[in-house]
Amino acid sequence: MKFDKNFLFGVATSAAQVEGAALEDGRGLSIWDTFARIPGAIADGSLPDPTCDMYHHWKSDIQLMKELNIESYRFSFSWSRILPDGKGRINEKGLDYYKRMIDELHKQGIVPNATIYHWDLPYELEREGGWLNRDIVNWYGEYASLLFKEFGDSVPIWATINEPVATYVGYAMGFFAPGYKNEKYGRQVNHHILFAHGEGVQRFREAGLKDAKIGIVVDIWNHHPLRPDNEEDQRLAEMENEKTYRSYLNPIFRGCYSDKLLHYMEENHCMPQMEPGDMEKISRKIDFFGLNCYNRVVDCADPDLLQNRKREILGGNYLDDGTEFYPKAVYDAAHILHDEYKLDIPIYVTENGLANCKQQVEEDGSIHDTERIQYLNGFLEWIEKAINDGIDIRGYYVWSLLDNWEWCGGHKARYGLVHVDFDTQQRTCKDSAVWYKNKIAEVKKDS
Ligand code: IFM
Repeated sequence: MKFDKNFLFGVATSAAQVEGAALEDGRGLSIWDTFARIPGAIADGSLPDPTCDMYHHWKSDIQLMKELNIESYRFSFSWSRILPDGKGRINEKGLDYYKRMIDELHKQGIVPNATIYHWDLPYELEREGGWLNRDIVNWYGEYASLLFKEFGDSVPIWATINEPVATYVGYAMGFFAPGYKNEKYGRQVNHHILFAHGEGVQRFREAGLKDAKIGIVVDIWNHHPLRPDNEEDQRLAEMENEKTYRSYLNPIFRGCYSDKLLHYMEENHCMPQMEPGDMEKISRKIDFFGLNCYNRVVDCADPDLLQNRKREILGGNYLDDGTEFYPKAVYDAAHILHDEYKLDIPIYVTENGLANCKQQVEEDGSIHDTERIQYLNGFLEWIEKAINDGIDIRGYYVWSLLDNWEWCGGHKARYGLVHVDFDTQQRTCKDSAVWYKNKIAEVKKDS
């Protein structure tokens, strides 16, 4: 079986990573604008402004998508561009920006796929405790309702949250905004962001949209034991899975945290405060699942072995940057959702991409990112296999359209199909952009 004719091929970005214009037209600051100013927080000391300045280049960037045969564009709204204080006062100019962009997407026949929250919490809300404050569920709900009222059915695909784990990282591990290192905070914000997701789903249903669907985007980095027969490695990998993606999938699809995670949180004094009824809201039925997938993770209880013999033991393929090339990760993730969680809703692969491969602009203007092509093609082959197994996957989005601002990686990690010169804002298609364009044309011709 081939990709269905309705299968959507897209590209993904997020507001904080591409828009720039952080202080323009009434926008309020986000936690990433302030976090990026902390010395040492960002690998190259860059700020999320101007990055690719899409706030001013949106029209030509959409034109570029059209030229590349892109069928759907996944973007996120900047909460603080729309509500500069995170709540209350509405910034009409912010709403206008997204209206113009969505209209243009429709004009070009590109399907909008919008994420309500992709990590850029308004700074004013962080000053009130941010994701630690249970009131955030209502702040988020009001913001989501405003978006549904303003944009409604003009956006057929809505996601409540992108990768809730990023909020955990920001409060428990310190290298994402707002920069706390506290496991108890991390577990609490995890609970609140899941609860906000449930609130978003409820608000969406109340908005009564006819032609739109709502889901959530979670990244699955499945952990494998380095030595499959070693019990310690197995236990480690299993526990890591419980603490990461399963800590979202279990509440969303089963309405509970797993016993293993509850035990861990109890033992480590980081049990979040929850209230009766939270899980009912978190597990409200969604219309689709957004799967972000980049790789697997391999765990070993013996750190020396992991450090020195991982490659040899795995015997797999490796990319130039030293990470493993394991495109089957997406097939495994689709099977986890289908076999274990018994998903009866469609899956969209909402992100997949590669940062650190050849980026050099040659004298003739070409950029031969052969490794990116190999990587993307490998994942698409495994997606096709999962579809052949009967798993309902409806779309695939490359992360990312443009080289952009990779959070604490700054501008060092370039994920784009299209190279961006951050000084001149010049866009140059890499070989992978041309490959993707041709791939889409070829698939659509045959379907
Ligand atoms: O850039 C990020 C994106 O914001 C969320 N998913 C992973 C990408 C690459 O790290």
